[in-house]
Amino acid sequence: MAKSQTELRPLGKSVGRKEDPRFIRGMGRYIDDIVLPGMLYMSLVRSPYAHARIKHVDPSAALEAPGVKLVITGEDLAAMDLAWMPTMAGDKQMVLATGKVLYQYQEVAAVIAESREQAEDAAQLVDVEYEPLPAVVDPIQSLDPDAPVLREDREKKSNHIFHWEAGDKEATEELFRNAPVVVKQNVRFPRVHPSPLEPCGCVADYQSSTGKLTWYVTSQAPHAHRTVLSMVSGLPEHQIRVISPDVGGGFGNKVPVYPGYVCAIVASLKLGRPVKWIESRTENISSTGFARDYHMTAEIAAEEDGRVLALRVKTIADHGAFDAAADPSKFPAGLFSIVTGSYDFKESFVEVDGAYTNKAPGGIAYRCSFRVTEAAYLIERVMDVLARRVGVDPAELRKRDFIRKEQFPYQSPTGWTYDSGDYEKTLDLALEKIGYEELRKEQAEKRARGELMGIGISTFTEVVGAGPSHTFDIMGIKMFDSAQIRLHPTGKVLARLGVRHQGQGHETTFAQIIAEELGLSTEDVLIEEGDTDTAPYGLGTYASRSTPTAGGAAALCGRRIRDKAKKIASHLLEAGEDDVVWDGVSFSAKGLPDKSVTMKDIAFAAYTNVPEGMEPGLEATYYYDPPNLTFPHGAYIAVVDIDKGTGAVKVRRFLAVDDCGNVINPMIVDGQVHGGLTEGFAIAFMQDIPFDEDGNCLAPNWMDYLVPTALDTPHWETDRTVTPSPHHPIGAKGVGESPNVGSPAAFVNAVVDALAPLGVEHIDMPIFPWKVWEVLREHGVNK
Ligand code: MCN
Ligand code: CUM
Repeated sequence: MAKSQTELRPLGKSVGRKEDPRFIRGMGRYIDDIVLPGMLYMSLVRSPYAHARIKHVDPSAALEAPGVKLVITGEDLAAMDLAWMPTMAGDKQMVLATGKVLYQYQEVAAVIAESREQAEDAAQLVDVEYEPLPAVVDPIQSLDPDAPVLREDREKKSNHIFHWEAGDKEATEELFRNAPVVVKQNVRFPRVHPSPLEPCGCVADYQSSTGKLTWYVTSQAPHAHRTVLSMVSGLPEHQIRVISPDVGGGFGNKVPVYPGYVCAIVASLKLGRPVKWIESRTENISSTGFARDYHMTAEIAAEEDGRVLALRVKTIADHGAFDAAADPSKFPAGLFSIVTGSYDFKESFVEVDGAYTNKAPGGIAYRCSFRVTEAAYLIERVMDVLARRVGVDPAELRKRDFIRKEQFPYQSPTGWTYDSGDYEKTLDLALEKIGYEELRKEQAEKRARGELMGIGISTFTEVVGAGPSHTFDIMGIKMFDSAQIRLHPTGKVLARLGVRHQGQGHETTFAQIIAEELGLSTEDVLIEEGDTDTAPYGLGTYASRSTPTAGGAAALCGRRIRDKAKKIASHLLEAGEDDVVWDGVSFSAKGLPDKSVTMKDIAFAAYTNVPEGMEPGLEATYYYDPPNLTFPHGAYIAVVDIDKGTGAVKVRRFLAVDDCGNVINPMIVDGQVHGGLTEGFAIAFMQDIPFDEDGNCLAPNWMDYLVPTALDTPHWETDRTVTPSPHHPIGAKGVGESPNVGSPAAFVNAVVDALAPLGVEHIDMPIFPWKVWEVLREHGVNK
């Protein structure tokens, strides 16, 4: 192919990110960059207590303060029937507290003033009298029948939210009864928070003259937010325009609807002026969508050689005060039942019980793929426990138990149909590339000298691309996604998608997909996302669903355009449609390759010279309802050295071999992997949000809740295998969350491997140096 033609086949190439020039130069347009004429500012009054009755709320002093236009209390919202709002999980949540507060930093009142400073100063003047109640912070204690009932609004008089299970209980029990080997491990995945650089915020702009509300918001799912807003407020959906401008990091934190959003909208409706609300860092960490907090127990039944038979998992999930986990409706524990992972278990039984506690709500965030993070961490950790028990090398054990490539499509015991994979190939590449045998030799030598070196493996399976509408919906709305492509007469393209990126590079990768389908250059294709007035309906970007859903829509929409283009080509080439061939860049008449027309020629003709009877123009919309999810996988290996004096763990090497099917843009996939590994590293070694017994949040800022700097972060090595998805239009699987899903287990397995000579079998995250130091002391290493 000539060079110019190579450029017109951009799929699979590391095309530079089109969005970077504006991001790198500080020219992104984020929510706080939006300034409208007459705009007011809102600040929220929050509860200092985790659990308390509200005796009274007196806004009078705040109303007297300079610049203050309005104070909204829970009682004001109750009068409008807005004191509570539905959550995506089918629960309800207080917008502003009435009666009692259920977590520290809960929203109690909103103060709106001419400036942000005035609003914040006046918020201090709202007089709230509380009567403190005992707090329940531990989800296991919360499920005790004697625990105080937190949610007095519910009929059910307990803190139990839901029981959910998957798999065959009887068949699993049977295999456990007769199994030669059973291992059991308690594993906690701590409460963490994605802590995006840009916190949440919005500008609500209600125009009474037109009755239209324009709501600028840091949203990963603008259409879903518009529909929810319409259902809650009663405003007609076409009179609401949701615009999600550049999003400064989402990571699942920008999927839920937060009380501050509703208050800003109510304030704009009441005052007829735009109202801006931007969270502080502390507000973001303490009150918005956290992640994980799963207390899990796993048991594996196996043969003596480590061949697995059955997996049994029991989990207590801490959801905080309201169940606002943004899972698909039918999945209260997300996709956690993928917990059998990459291994061919005959049977499995998985249970999850949700509990209310006096903490902020959430649970679905931080590159979690709807709880696959918890599942992958658990199974990868426990496979190592099994390996140690049966005395088999953890790489070898995994190979014995892998689902083999001939078994795909693979039916898992908890009901998933894995689309494709080649686990052994991926692990082999990783072992070879890291020099596994050499490393084990080095480790043996070091162990003989009393040094602590560890090697940790994680061979995870992901499940992304929610999803097929027969199973996946949020609040009843089916989870397909969409693309719309418009070719202008000069052959330039405007394409809009129903998803909304937050830094993942869609402006480049979706342009690549469409350019590839149309034989154009990526430069010719402009991607727009995030405006509900213009983009086709779609459920947004999270759970690594954009490529599996909207990516499929983009490719099929391009093919729809090409179908029409072919008809125009036949007219221009004066050849029968059956004699017109597409070579990826242009159409020509069969046997006459010199006579050809490009998509640019056809675009012009679509507006100037269509065949008689054909509708002019060249545009199409495609709603893609995927037949299945996609199942990316990976083999990650961490090598660590532990300093016996300080307990500090040094990650000497980390190799991630990912398989996300066909790759659209290798550089962008590497970037996604680097970012997710950095987050997985932070979770393994430095992040946790603890609470004291009164429910005080002990890490609501970046002094106590740590985010890794470039100095902390290890060097990442990456590689890839390619097992295309058989059902996706371009064979791609999602990848955005894989590194966070797969890496924590590799880090922890490496640390446990280093400490194994001391008899250590498990250590819960986060692995702070002091924790390791204490383990060393307990085992007599440090006195
Ligand atoms: N890609 C590709 N080839 C593939 C798969 C993906 O080139 N085979 C590209 C995609 O086209 C896209 C990117 O990689 O540009 C990620 O694609 P995908 O895996 O489909 O994930 P999404 O676009 O749906 O992104 C969501 C995912 C999630 S859920 C979280 S959380 C997360 C993540 O992306 N949040 C992020 N990565 C993030 N990256 C940034 N910079 N900021 C966030 O907030
Ligand atoms: Cu679960 S974090 Mo991402 O799905 O936005």
